[in-house]
Amino acid sequence: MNKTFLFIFLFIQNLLFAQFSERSLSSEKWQFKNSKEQKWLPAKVPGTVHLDLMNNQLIPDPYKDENEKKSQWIENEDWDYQTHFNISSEELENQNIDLVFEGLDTFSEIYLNGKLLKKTDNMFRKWEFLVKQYVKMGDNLLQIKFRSAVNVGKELAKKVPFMMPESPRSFVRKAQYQFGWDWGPRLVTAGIWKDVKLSFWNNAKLENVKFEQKGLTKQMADLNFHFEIFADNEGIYEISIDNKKNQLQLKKGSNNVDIPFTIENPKLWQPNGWGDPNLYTVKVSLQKDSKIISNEDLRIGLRTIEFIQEKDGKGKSFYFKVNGHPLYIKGTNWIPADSFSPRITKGKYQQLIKDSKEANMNMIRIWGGGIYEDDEFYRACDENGILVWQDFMFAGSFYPADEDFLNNVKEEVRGQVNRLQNHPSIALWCGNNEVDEAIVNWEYQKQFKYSKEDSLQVWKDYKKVFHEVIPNTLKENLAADKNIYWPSSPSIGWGHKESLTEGDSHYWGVWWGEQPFEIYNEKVGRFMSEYGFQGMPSLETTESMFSGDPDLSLQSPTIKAHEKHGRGWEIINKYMERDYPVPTDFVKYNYVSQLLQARGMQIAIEAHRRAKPYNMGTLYWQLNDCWPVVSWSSIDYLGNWKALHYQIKRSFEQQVLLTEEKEGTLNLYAINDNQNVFRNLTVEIKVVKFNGEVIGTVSSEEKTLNEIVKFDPVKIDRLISDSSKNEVFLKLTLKGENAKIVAENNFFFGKPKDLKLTKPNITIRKISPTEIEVSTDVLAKDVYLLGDIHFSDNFFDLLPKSSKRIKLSKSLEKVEVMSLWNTVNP
Ligand code: BMA
Repeated sequence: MNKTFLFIFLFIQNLLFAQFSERSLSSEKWQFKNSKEQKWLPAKVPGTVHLDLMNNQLIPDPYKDENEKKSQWIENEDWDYQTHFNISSEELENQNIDLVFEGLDTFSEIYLNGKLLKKTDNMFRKWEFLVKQYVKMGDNLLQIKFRSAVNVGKELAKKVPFMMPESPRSFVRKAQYQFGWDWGPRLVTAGIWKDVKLSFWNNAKLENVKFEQKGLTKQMADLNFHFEIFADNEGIYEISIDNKKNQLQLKKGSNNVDIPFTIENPKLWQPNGWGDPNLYTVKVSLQKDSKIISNEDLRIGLRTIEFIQEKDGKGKSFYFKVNGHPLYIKGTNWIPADSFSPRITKGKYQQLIKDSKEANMNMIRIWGGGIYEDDEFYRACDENGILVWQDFMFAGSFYPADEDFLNNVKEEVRGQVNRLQNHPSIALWCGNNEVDEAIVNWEYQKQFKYSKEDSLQVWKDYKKVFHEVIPNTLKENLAADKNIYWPSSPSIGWGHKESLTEGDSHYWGVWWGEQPFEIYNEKVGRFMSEYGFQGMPSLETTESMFSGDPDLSLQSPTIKAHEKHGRGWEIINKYMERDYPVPTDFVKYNYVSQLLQARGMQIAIEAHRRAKPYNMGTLYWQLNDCWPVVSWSSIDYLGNWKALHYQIKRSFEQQVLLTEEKEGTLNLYAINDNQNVFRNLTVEIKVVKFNGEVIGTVSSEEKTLNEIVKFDPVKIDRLISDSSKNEVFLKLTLKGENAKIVAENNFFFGKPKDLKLTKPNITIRKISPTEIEVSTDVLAKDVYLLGDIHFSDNFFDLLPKSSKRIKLSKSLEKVEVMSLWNTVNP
């Protein structure tokens, strides 16, 4: 071998052995079985036992028919998983081999070649072990034995001398929605729900990298990178940040290293609506003898977020300043996108976040009864300018606070915060969903006959977890500029008047309290983090509830089983009777239920936005579903936009013109969520009959709009007599300089059921295979285009003698159409 070859050979060999490498074990052949049985069956990793049973045709799909009931036995069983994997001699030459489980659901014992490595007890933690001493060249056997989480939970519950609500769910650190929710089936699953891998490393490895933004000006972003490094061998190493090298001495064991780094003329990360969510890729690596031994690519965004709570005349403010300016928050609540979360694809995450961006949102709250989401979720939020309100995974119950539980929570929080904190999208960390509210307002103590001591204990435990352990763990692990913590959402329950003057609030007087939608106009808090109303899913999703021919009727047991709220149907019906004609035909009922939901949310959102800046945020309940179901979602399980999502897009526009009818007058508000100013604004009001005849026009005075402006109230009897109120609508146009249209709106005096609609002649013309033009002669209220595809707009009002172009996601042979008129006419 000549010298050059020898050099190249040594160089490659060095690269091979010195470099850090990873190998996923998920793609190995996995098997599973009920621990009572002998026969192993093929399994998929990442996955869950329910999916494996389904793939082996041992249970029917629990999402279909009434099959959920048929899979309840699974939660009481123990399940074993195993795989064989090979280790090569080259792999064995590495100094260290780690076995890494990104997620195990939940109580398991891990055996490698027969040796017990660890017992696990938390679905939300990553489990990592040095296994070089236990692996051997050639074949290795990895086994994971899962115990029934329900049975383990029952044992844990015995530690507490009183009954906990929905026991044993809160004793197990496992996605709480698996135990059933008012929009989700009970599917308490088990399994290897995230990737399993081997990682090979030498000398040292980067365990964690985070950065603090110490200063941000137009000229400079001043950052400090913090590295946690584990070194097997002490010595001289190098850390590079984007090719800038720094030499350092590492001691054996754990090392903490800080390195300053600057970015000149930084381009900011902006939330959706304010500009581009600019991201920088920063490459960091650890080197030994000029060879990379561990590295990571960070995608970071430069922005500032301040969480402002200041006393004012009415209570206390609650808002976010982003990049120095108050940001009005518009968004929604997120639940896991599947009851079997391992099968949520990257594409599904991307699509749901894209749909949120398209509907003009700038924040999503990850609700605490689900899971800390997949990296892809946060990546999509970073890229689309969607801020994240991150709940920790505790919801609607009491939680224990014994030492084991607290240590477990501490490790969970540490792990999740270190995984997620570099995402620019994360705005706030919140302790829990409705745990404070459950303790204070839901009267479980009475129901379970607590003694005074028991009640005190519950509150003490609550304080321990959410006011001590979690915030302390955040302080230890979060970069200082990212430490924004809020203990519980909501901070005060909706029965208390303070819930409207401070903190965030969940307003459930509509739906749970059965108050009319109009109450939303009065119940406006500083930051509305939940409120909602149910609507049925699309027809496509409804049909998917059936394994055979769909029986589309409200009496169908299958359809009934896909409504998880005890009084759901009753409540929908009650509200429908108030505002809409109640159709008997299923398709029409489905359509009206969606209109009803959209109407309720429109009323709520408009009330919130009109109250700006008293109110600085509105997050409706809820964006998505985890299976095909009648629920509060705006997008159903198959990804179809319900009428609500189209309405959200309209209601969340950056500039809107909103109305408020009060004691014979009409108030008009213009709202702007950007930082520019609109001058010389006027509102033109046209009184239009349903056949298109304009019977009056008035114009407002001129105003300047910064964030919100109210025009002089308009006396309604100046516009129209009482008797013809249900035959006309107001066409409202907000015009700026050079008559430029800034926003538009239509106002109807009556409820939809009272409108004296006449039959519209709706015609559809094909422009291209994926574009149509919809036209009408007289007003077509709530035009509904039917088809299992996505329409760029739907459930919209088509004004008399007008037309609208609509894009289709796929070409359709024929587009069927109906409007509100059809609900009272055959
Ligand atoms: C909210 C949520 C969920 C629930 C929803 C609708 O308060 O936190 O617990 O699904 O109400 O009832």
